[in-house]
Amino acid sequence: MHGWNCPHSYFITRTSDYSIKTRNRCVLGGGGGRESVVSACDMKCGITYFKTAGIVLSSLHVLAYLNLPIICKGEGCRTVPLAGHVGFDSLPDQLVNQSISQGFCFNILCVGETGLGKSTLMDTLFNTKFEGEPATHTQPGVQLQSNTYDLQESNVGLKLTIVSTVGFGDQINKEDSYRPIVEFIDAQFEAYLQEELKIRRLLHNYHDSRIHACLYFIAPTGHSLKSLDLVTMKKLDSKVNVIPIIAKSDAISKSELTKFKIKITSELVSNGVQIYQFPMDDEAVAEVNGTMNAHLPFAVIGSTEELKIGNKMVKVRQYPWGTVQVENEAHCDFVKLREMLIRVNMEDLREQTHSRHYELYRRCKLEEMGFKDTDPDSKPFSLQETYEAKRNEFLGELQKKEEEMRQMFVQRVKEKEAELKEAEKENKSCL
Ligand SMILES: Nc1nc2c(ncn2[C@@H]2O[C@H](COP(=O)(O)OP(=O)(O)OP(=O)(O)O)[C@@H](O)[C@H]2O)c(=O)[nH]1
Ligand SMILES: [Mg+2]
Repeated sequence: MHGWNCPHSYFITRTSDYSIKTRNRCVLGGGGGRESVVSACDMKCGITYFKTAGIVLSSLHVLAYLNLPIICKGEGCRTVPLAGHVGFDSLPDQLVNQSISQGFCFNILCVGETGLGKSTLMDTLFNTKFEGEPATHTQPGVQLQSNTYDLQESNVGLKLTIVSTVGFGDQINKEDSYRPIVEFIDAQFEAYLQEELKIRRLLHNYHDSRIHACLYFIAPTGHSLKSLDLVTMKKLDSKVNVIPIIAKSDAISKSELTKFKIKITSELVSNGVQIYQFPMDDEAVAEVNGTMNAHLPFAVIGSTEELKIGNKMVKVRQYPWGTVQVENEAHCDFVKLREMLIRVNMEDLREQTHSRHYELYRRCKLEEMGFKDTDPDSKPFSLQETYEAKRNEFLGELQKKEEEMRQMFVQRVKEKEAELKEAEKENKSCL
C-alpha cells in the first residue's frame, strides 16, 4: 500500500460499499456510514492511498465521493492550501478507469497427478465449467495444457489462464517429470523478456502468460510427501509462487489430516522448499494472512454439484453416509484457499511474479548473455560498453582463429614442400 508521509492507512475492501478498515482491522463505514468516515479521518489523517482489488483510490477521492470535509491532522504531513479546485483529485479515478478498461490477467498452474481433482477445483473456484477432457494414465511423458478464458465480474474483466499438467506421475521413471513444467515457466518468462527487449514494445497490449500461482496438488495419502512432490516443488520454488494443497481431502479423517499437515510442513522445511507465504507487511491483511499461513497446506475439496440445504443452494459432494459441503470451513479449507488466492492476495501474487521470479530469470539470462551492471572495479558499466566489450572479445577470438588457421596453413605447406623435396631426391637417385 502506498502512502504520503502518513503512517496510517485505511483499506477499502470493496469499491462498491466503501467500507473502510483501519490498519488495526477496525471496520469503519460499511455501506457509506458518513460519520464513521469522518471519525476515521479525524482520527488519523493525511492523504492516503487505498488499494482495492488492484485499484488505487485516495482518501481525498473517497471523501469527495461521499461529499465530506477533508480534515488533515497527520504529523509530518506538509499541506499546501489550495485556493480552488484544481482537479488532480481525479487522478485515482483516471487510474481506476484505466485499470478497468485494460482488465486484469491471472495465470494459474495446476500441478498434480492424473485424476487428483485439478479441473474440478478450478471449476469450483471460479464457479463455472471450464473445458477439458480427463487424461489417460498412459501418457509417455508430462505435457502442459493451457487454456485462456475471459471472465467478467461486475464491470471487472479478468483474462484467466489455467495451465494443467497432463500425465504427471504416470511414468515408471519419474526422474524428469519436473522438466517440462520448469521449461514451460521459463518459456513464458522468455517471451516476456523478448517483448521487453524489442525496439517497438507493446507491453500494454501484451498477453502476459507468466505463471502467477502454482497450485501443487498433494495426494491425500496421510503418510508423507512422495519424492516426486519434493523434487518438483524444490525445482519450482525459485520460479513461481508455489501453494501446496491437499487434494480430495474428504478422503482423509480429521485427526489424520492434522498430522498430515504437520508432516508435510516439516518435510518441506527440512528439504528447503520455499513455498509462497501470504504477505505480512501490509497491516490491513497481516493478521488474516498470518493466520492463513499457519493453515498451509490447505486441505480442499472440489465439486460443482449443488444441493439445497436449509434455504440455500450449496456446493456438495454426496456420499451414501452423508454430505460434505465444499464451502463449509468446518469441512475443508476451500473457502480459505479462495479468499487467499483471489480476494486478498491476487495482486501480491502478480507482483511477486514480476518483481521476484521474473527478475531472477531476467538477471540470470542477461548475465548469461554477457551483460553486467559494473566492471571488475565496481564502476558502472553501460549497455554501450557491454556491447563494445563483447564486440572486442568476438573480434579477438576471430583474430586468434585466423592466426591459428594461418599457422596451420604454413605448417601444411612446409610439410608438403618437404614431401616433394623427398620425392624429388628419390627420383634423382633412381635415375
Ligand atoms: N472425493 C473427491 N473426489 C473428487 C474431488 N475433486 C474431484 N474429484 C473427482 O475426481 C475425479 C477426477 O477429477 P478431475 O477434476 O477430472 O481431476 P484432474 O486432476 O483434472 O484429472 P486429469 O485432468 O485427468 O489429470 C472426478 O471423478 C471428480 O469428481 C474431491 O475433492 N474429492
Ligand atoms: Mg483435468
